[in-house]
Amino acid sequence: MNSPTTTPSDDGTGLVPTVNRDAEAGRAGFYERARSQHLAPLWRVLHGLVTETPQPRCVPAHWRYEDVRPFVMEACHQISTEEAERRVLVFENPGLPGQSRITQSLFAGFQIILPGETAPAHRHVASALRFIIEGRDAYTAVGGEKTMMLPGDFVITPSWTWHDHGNVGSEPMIWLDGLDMHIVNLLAASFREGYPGKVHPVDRPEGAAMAEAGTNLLPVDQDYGTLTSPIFNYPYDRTREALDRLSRFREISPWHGHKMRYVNPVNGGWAMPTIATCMQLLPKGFESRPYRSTDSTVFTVVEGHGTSRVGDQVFHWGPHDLFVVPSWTTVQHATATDDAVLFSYSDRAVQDKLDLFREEKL
Ligand code: 1HN
Repeated sequence: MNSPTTTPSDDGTGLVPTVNRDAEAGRAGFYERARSQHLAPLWRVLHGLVTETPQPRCVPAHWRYEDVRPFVMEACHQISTEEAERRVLVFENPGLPGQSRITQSLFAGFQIILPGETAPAHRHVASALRFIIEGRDAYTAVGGEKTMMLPGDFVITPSWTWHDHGNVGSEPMIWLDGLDMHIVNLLAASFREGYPGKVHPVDRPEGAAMAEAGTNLLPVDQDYGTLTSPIFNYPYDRTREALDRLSRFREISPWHGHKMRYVNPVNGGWAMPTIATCMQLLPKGFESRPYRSTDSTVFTVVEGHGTSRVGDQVFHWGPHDLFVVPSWTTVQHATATDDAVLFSYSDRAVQDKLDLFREEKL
């Protein structure tokens, strides 16, 4: 990981206030001798290690789809899916350049797959989500079951499951890839494997997962040895309908609008063990109250237009834009003339399990 940052109350040295700065020069020899034994004084770094408040190194950021899409299309002329393995343009947080991070803990990229192309089967310990941006008639196959994908669908590739993708239609498909490999790598727990063939055999009918787990019923004797939801495609038509029905009778949250979390029907937890995913409806003319939380969050716009104030920045967004709200940074959303729908993902699923999550509703 990177070197720790300092807190605003520090003078930049990271020294705690009780350390006598004049006396530090006299300790230089001691520090040098200690370093030869790979020992270091905590008092020189304490405040940077244990900060008073979150000090995210990621910054608020916004990508407009109209700016990004041409690059995604151009990537198709630059490289084939075959050569690239996955043709993905990575969203790099401006505060974390060259690290393939959209937040400190999470990855985001746009993947494009052209008609007739396939992306070869592989598996990895890192979990992935796909959120479909545009296109139709492309599929992903996960653990021997295919699912066709449509815009707004939220699709899960659980840890260590074989997966390949293909486009059998006549137009490109673009989706957002969200992965947790930075969390896996922090813990040095990564494995990856290519499948010996191009595609993994499909041995379950399409719709099997939805039949087994998608109707508030579960097979009575099924044991689930994983924290990942057995549903691997949460289709947008169902999500959108749920939000619409909810908005007709339920009191709106002043901070979130109508916000729903994707759940694992087996245990009621987040759909993925490491990445929390949500969809929210902001009705037209809505202005949210200020909110902050410790989970840095990636938003993508599914429908509508609006404005989000993130810290001291203001983002005007429209369909398929992406924006980031760093940890403990105040966010406020506003809509004007149309309803808006936002998909979001964050590391809250990890923070909840580790009792780290905090939020503030102002
Ligand atoms: C990956 O395996 C996929 O399977 C997409 O489609 C994006 C980004 C980093 C590492 C592995 C995929 C990825 C990825």
